[in-house]
Amino acid sequence: SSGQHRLTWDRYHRLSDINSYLEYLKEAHADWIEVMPIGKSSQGRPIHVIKLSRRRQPDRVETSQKKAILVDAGMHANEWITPAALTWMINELVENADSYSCILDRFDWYFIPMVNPDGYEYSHVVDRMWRKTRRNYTSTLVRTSARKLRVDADDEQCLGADINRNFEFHWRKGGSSSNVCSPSFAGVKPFSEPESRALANFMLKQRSRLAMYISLHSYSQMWLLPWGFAEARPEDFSELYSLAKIGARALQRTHNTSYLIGSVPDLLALASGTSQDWAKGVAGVRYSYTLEMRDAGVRGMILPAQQIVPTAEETWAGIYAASVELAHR
Ligand code: ING
Ligand code: ZN
Repeated sequence: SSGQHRLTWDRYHRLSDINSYLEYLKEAHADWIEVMPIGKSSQGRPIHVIKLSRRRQPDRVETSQKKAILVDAGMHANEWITPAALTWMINELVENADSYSCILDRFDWYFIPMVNPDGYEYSHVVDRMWRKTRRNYTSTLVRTSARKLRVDADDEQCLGADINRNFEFHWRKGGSSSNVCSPSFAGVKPFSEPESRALANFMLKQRSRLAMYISLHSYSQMWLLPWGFAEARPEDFSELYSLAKIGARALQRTHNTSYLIGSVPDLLALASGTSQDWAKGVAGVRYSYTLEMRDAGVRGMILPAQQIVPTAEETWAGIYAASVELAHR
């Protein structure tokens, strides 16, 4: 292809621009960047991961595998700031790689800028507030479960599932819905959605390598910790909290944006079947977080595009500070 891309950070872009940007990066930096499909959405769109892996010494083959960090975005279709900011962060890291040798030497970085491509496109074309996948529960494939769920075929809300309630860990224990018309519908069964399955399979393939997982959402300005499914805390909560504090402090300093730190039920409400809980509880990722990015509620989901860059800058400052600390733990 042409080695060109159309992505900018002064407006929100369609999926094709985001994908062509990943393609561009792979071609421009073939020696250390890879782009791989991790699965397909229910409508057949590929879900891509981009891997940044710098060799410490360019002429030598690395003998030991590095630890890895995974950041994803676009799980909820209407949270447009998350893929916009994540692609900015990828650009920042790639274009200034030499000044990030500390975290590039220590970790392989994986980014999934669009977990829910079907929903994202739908939110651009039809319904700006669409959140879920676009899996059609009235199709033949799931007609029996759909009938059980009493789907109203005429109600356009009654399809798709909330990817962040669909993971197989304390699935549907609380803070999720069994009503297919609800925006937080957990799916007909754990991993009923190809999007959550793709993300989970990818994490399992990395297994012990993943030192940190950050899932980007919006909005509320919070650095969220596990668990989501219960009030209980993981036994290493204080380590998770101290790392989050370092990240959130660096984030807040950047543009004077206030952030809260705490577990999901402490700051929001119970939520089960989330990727954050599954990553920690099943895939063994010790530092597993969810960031609720800008804003605090004034514009909510409809964050003005002029805030893409400052939101990305501050979030990156937080993730960077957390990763530097993690490199020394
Ligand atoms: N918020 C998250 C959601 O999935 C959350 C809140 C995060 C719940 C992590 C549980 C775990 O509902 C948004 N905005 O999506
Ligand atoms: Zn979300």
